Amino acid sequence: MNAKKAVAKPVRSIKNRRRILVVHGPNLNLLGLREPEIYGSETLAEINAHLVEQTNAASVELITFQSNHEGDLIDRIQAARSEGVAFILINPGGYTHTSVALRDALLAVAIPFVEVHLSNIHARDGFRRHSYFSDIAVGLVCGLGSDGYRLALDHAIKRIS
Ligand code: CA2
Repeated sequence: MNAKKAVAKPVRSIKNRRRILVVHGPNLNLLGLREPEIYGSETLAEINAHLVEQTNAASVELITFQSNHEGDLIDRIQAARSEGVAFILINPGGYTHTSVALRDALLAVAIPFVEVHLSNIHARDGFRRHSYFSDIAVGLVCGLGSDGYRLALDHAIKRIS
Protein backbone atom coordinates (compact mmCIF):
# COMPACT_ATOMS: atom_id res chain seq x y z
CA MET A 1 0.00 0.00 0.00
CA ASN A 2 1.25 3.46 -0.90
CA ALA A 3 -0.87 5.57 1.40
CA LYS A 4 0.89 8.74 2.54
CA LYS A 5 0.59 9.62 6.19
CA ALA A 6 -1.65 12.63 6.63
CA VAL A 7 0.15 15.46 8.38
CA ALA A 8 -2.24 17.06 10.83
CA LYS A 9 -2.54 20.81 10.47
CA PRO A 10 -2.67 22.69 13.77
CA VAL A 11 -6.29 23.55 14.56
CA ARG A 12 -6.61 27.15 15.69
CA SER A 13 -9.37 28.21 18.01
CA ILE A 14 -11.41 31.26 16.95
CA LYS A 15 -9.50 33.25 19.60
CA ASN A 16 -6.17 32.31 18.09
CA ARG A 17 -7.00 33.12 14.51
CA ARG A 18 -4.48 35.40 12.94
CA ARG A 19 -5.84 38.70 11.74
CA ILE A 20 -5.35 40.69 8.58
CA LEU A 21 -6.82 44.15 8.12
CA VAL A 22 -7.79 45.46 4.67
CA VAL A 23 -8.15 49.25 4.53
CA HIS A 24 -9.84 50.97 1.59
CA GLY A 25 -9.48 54.72 1.29
CA PRO A 26 -11.73 57.47 -0.06
CA ASN A 27 -14.14 56.93 -2.96
CA LEU A 28 -13.46 53.21 -3.15
CA ASN A 29 -17.03 52.71 -1.91
CA LEU A 30 -17.98 53.74 -5.49
CA LEU A 31 -16.25 50.78 -7.11
CA GLY A 32 -18.34 49.08 -9.76
CA LEU A 33 -20.71 52.04 -9.91
CA ARG A 34 -18.56 54.59 -11.77
CA GLU A 35 -15.45 54.61 -14.00
CA PRO A 36 -15.34 50.81 -14.57
CA GLU A 37 -12.85 51.39 -17.42
CA ILE A 38 -10.27 52.50 -14.83
CA TYR A 39 -11.25 50.62 -11.68
CA GLY A 40 -13.12 47.55 -12.96
CA SER A 41 -16.72 46.44 -12.58
CA GLU A 42 -16.55 44.63 -9.23
CA THR A 43 -18.11 46.40 -6.28
CA LEU A 44 -16.22 46.83 -3.03
CA ALA A 45 -18.60 44.38 -1.34
CA GLU A 46 -17.77 41.76 -4.00
CA ILE A 47 -14.03 42.31 -3.64
CA ASN A 48 -14.27 42.04 0.14
CA ALA A 49 -16.40 38.87 -0.08
CA HIS A 50 -13.78 37.17 -2.28
CA LEU A 51 -11.04 38.14 0.15
CA VAL A 52 -13.00 36.73 3.08
CA GLU A 53 -13.43 33.41 1.20
CA GLN A 54 -9.68 33.35 0.59
CA THR A 55 -8.88 33.81 4.29
CA ASN A 56 -11.52 31.39 5.59
CA ALA A 57 -9.69 28.53 3.91
CA ALA A 58 -6.52 29.49 5.79
CA SER A 59 -7.91 30.01 9.32
CA VAL A 60 -7.14 33.67 9.09
CA GLU A 61 -9.57 36.35 10.16
CA LEU A 62 -10.09 39.23 7.74
CA ILE A 63 -11.25 42.64 8.89
CA THR A 64 -12.28 45.04 6.12
CA PHE A 65 -12.72 48.78 6.50
CA GLN A 66 -13.49 51.63 4.13
CA SER A 67 -13.72 55.31 4.90
CA ASN A 68 -13.76 58.60 3.05
CA HIS A 69 -12.25 60.35 6.08
CA GLU A 70 -8.54 60.56 6.82
CA GLY A 71 -8.98 60.62 10.62
CA ASP A 72 -11.20 57.52 10.57
CA LEU A 73 -8.61 55.65 8.53
CA ILE A 74 -5.92 56.68 11.03
CA ASP A 75 -8.09 55.61 14.01
CA ARG A 76 -8.69 52.21 12.36
CA ILE A 77 -4.97 51.66 11.80
CA GLN A 78 -4.14 52.69 15.38
CA ALA A 79 -6.76 50.28 16.76
CA ALA A 80 -5.22 47.42 14.76
CA ARG A 81 -2.22 47.35 17.05
CA SER A 82 -4.16 46.38 20.20
CA GLU A 83 -6.33 43.95 18.19
CA GLY A 84 -3.35 41.81 17.28
CA VAL A 85 -3.55 42.51 13.56
CA ALA A 86 -0.50 40.84 12.02
CA PHE A 87 -0.63 42.35 8.54
CA ILE A 88 -2.38 45.17 6.69
CA LEU A 89 -3.37 45.57 3.04
CA ILE A 90 -4.10 49.18 2.22
CA ASN A 91 -5.36 51.03 -0.80
CA PRO A 92 -5.09 54.60 0.46
CA GLY A 93 -6.98 55.92 -2.63
CA GLY A 94 -6.29 59.60 -3.25
CA TYR A 95 -4.53 59.85 0.15
CA THR A 96 -1.71 57.84 -1.45
CA HIS A 97 -0.43 61.06 -2.93
CA THR A 98 -1.13 63.46 -0.06
CA SER A 99 -1.24 61.92 3.40
CA VAL A 100 1.76 62.25 5.68
CA ALA A 101 -0.63 61.58 8.59
CA LEU A 102 -1.69 58.17 7.27
CA ARG A 103 1.94 57.30 6.60
CA ASP A 104 2.80 58.27 10.19
CA ALA A 105 0.00 56.03 11.53
CA LEU A 106 1.40 53.02 9.67
CA LEU A 107 4.89 53.78 10.94
CA ALA A 108 3.58 54.18 14.49
CA VAL A 109 1.83 50.80 14.64
CA ALA A 110 4.75 49.11 12.89
CA ILE A 111 2.49 46.46 11.33
CA PRO A 112 3.87 45.25 7.99
CA PHE A 113 1.68 46.22 5.04
CA VAL A 114 1.28 45.93 1.29
CA GLU A 115 0.11 48.95 -0.72
CA VAL A 116 -2.51 48.00 -3.31
CA HIS A 117 -3.87 50.02 -6.24
CA LEU A 118 -6.38 48.84 -8.79
CA SER A 119 -4.95 51.07 -11.52
CA ASN A 120 -1.34 51.52 -12.58
CA ILE A 121 -0.49 54.74 -10.77
CA HIS A 122 2.65 55.10 -12.90
CA ALA A 123 0.71 55.19 -16.15
CA ARG A 124 -1.67 57.99 -15.22
CA ASP A 125 -1.38 61.67 -14.21
CA GLY A 126 2.09 62.70 -13.08
CA PHE A 127 0.95 63.53 -9.53
CA ARG A 128 -0.11 59.88 -8.98
CA ARG A 129 3.47 58.70 -9.44
CA HIS A 130 4.46 59.73 -5.95
CA SER A 131 3.20 57.64 -3.06
CA TYR A 132 3.73 58.42 0.63
CA PHE A 133 3.58 54.66 1.31
CA SER A 134 5.70 52.72 -1.17
CA ASP A 135 9.06 53.24 0.56
CA ILE A 136 7.75 51.95 3.92
CA ALA A 137 5.62 49.10 2.50
CA VAL A 138 6.66 45.47 2.30
CA GLY A 139 5.59 45.69 -1.34
CA LEU A 140 3.37 47.40 -3.86
CA VAL A 141 0.83 45.92 -6.27
CA CYS A 142 -0.71 48.19 -8.88
CA GLY A 143 -2.44 47.96 -12.22
CA LEU A 144 -3.84 44.44 -11.78
CA GLY A 145 -7.36 45.46 -10.79
CA SER A 146 -8.94 43.42 -8.01
CA ASP A 147 -6.43 40.59 -8.65
CA GLY A 148 -3.95 42.85 -6.87
CA TYR A 149 -5.82 42.41 -3.58
CA ARG A 150 -5.92 38.63 -4.06
CA LEU A 151 -2.19 38.43 -4.74
CA ALA A 152 -1.33 40.71 -1.83
CA LEU A 153 -3.55 38.67 0.48
CA ASP A 154 -1.88 35.43 -0.64
CA HIS A 155 1.43 36.96 0.31
CA ALA A 156 0.11 38.21 3.67
CA ILE A 157 -1.29 34.77 4.57
CA LYS A 158 2.02 33.09 3.73
CA ARG A 159 3.95 35.68 5.68
CA ILE A 160 2.00 35.30 8.92
CA SER A 161 1.70 31.49 8.78
O1 CA2 B 1 -5.89 52.74 -8.47
C1 CA2 B 1 -6.19 52.86 -7.29
O2 CA2 B 1 -6.57 51.93 -6.59
C2 CA2 B 1 -6.16 54.26 -6.66
O3 CA2 B 1 -5.72 54.13 -5.31
C3 CA2 B 1 -7.57 54.78 -6.71
C4 CA2 B 1 -7.69 56.22 -6.23
C5 CA2 B 1 -6.68 57.12 -6.95
O4 CA2 B 1 -6.75 58.45 -6.41
C6 CA2 B 1 -5.28 56.60 -6.83
O5 CA2 B 1 -4.42 57.44 -7.56
C7 CA2 B 1 -5.19 55.18 -7.37
C8 CA2 B 1 -9.08 56.77 -6.50
C9 CA2 B 1 -10.18 55.94 -5.96
C10 CA2 B 1 -11.44 56.38 -6.60
O6 CA2 B 1 -12.31 55.30 -6.66
C11 CA2 B 1 -13.35 55.38 -7.52
C12 CA2 B 1 -14.00 54.20 -7.76
C13 CA2 B 1 -15.06 54.19 -8.63
C14 CA2 B 1 -15.49 55.37 -9.21
C15 CA2 B 1 -14.83 56.55 -8.95
C16 CA2 B 1 -13.75 56.56 -8.08
